[in-house]
Amino acid sequence: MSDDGHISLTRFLIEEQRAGHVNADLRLLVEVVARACKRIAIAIGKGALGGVLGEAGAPGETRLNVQGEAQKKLDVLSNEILLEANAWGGHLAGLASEEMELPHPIPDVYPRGNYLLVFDPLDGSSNIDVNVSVGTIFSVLRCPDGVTQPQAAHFLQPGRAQVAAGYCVYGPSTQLVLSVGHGTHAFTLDREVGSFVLTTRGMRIPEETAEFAVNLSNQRHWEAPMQAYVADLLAGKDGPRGKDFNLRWVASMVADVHRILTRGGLFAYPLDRKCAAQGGKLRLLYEANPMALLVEQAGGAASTGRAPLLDLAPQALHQRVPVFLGSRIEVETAVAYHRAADAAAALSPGTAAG
Ligand code: AHM
Ligand code: MG
Repeated sequence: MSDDGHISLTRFLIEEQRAGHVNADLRLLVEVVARACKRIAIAIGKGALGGVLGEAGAPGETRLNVQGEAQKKLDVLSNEILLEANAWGGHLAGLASEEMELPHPIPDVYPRGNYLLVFDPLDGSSNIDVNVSVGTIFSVLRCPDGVTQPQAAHFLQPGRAQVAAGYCVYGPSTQLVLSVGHGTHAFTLDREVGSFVLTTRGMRIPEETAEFAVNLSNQRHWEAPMQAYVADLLAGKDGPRGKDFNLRWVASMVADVHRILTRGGLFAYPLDRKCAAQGGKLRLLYEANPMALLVEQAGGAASTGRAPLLDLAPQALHQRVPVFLGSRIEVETAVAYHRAADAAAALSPGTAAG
């Protein structure tokens, strides 16, 4: 505790180091990411007064990122803040961002460390201009031994290999949620002091829930088992589930997952016909894996609908996947619908699951 009874992120990390959960480099890495998130929070907090809203690029021009999505000014700014903050500390071998096609090398003038940092600099950016919560998501991997110039292939590690993951949600308050593999913990930014303060040690997701988060407007594009699963949720007390479910969808994954870590729920961005060719909507390395680690560390579950997310072997830096995560029993229920449909389709090959 500090004199005012608060445990700062710095103190928390020093205690994690003493407990053998992080080394000095990983501690520095998390501190640097947290500092960058504070700068992003300040830029977001200025809103229209900071001149940071709207599309990137010249007026009338739409700038697309590697994903083919229109970039916002804050997407670009947040990416630059994270790159700049992490270039010189000597803790990283390389970085990869949702906003950049290829991994970003550490400039030759700086020493290189043993970690790889992967991030979505501004998740939910369609919500920026309407003053709804957005966030930064990050994941930390070990750089393979002997590699000093990491290439895309070196980042393709399963989610279980993450040594840390977290997000910062820029909402009514700014919160950093972090796991270094020993629970999931939440810190709230004290804006006056400028430091993150531990506000929830050991977040726990209730196993059962009556709340789900999904973009229901995609319903007609989903696979058959997802349609059946959500139809049963919507049937409420009158259906096979025998209870009413509530629907919440912010359209910022960070905000939806933060609600689920706080009070439970199921988050799903399933396969649909619109995103089937890419494998899903959300990115495995930048979004699904870090959130899956945080959720599992809080007692929840995370799946593609068919297999545990954290076990997937990534094939590409910007790979996309279907995502189901949150309260354990609800995730298992959604998975059961998919497995049953797959088993039925295997017995009568003419019947497709989609
Ligand atoms: P982004 O990283 O480009 O902002 O996209 C990811 C976001 C997630 O935060 C959110 O869950 C999802 O896309 C919302 O999708 P939709 O617009 O289909 O509701
Ligand atoms: Mg995102």
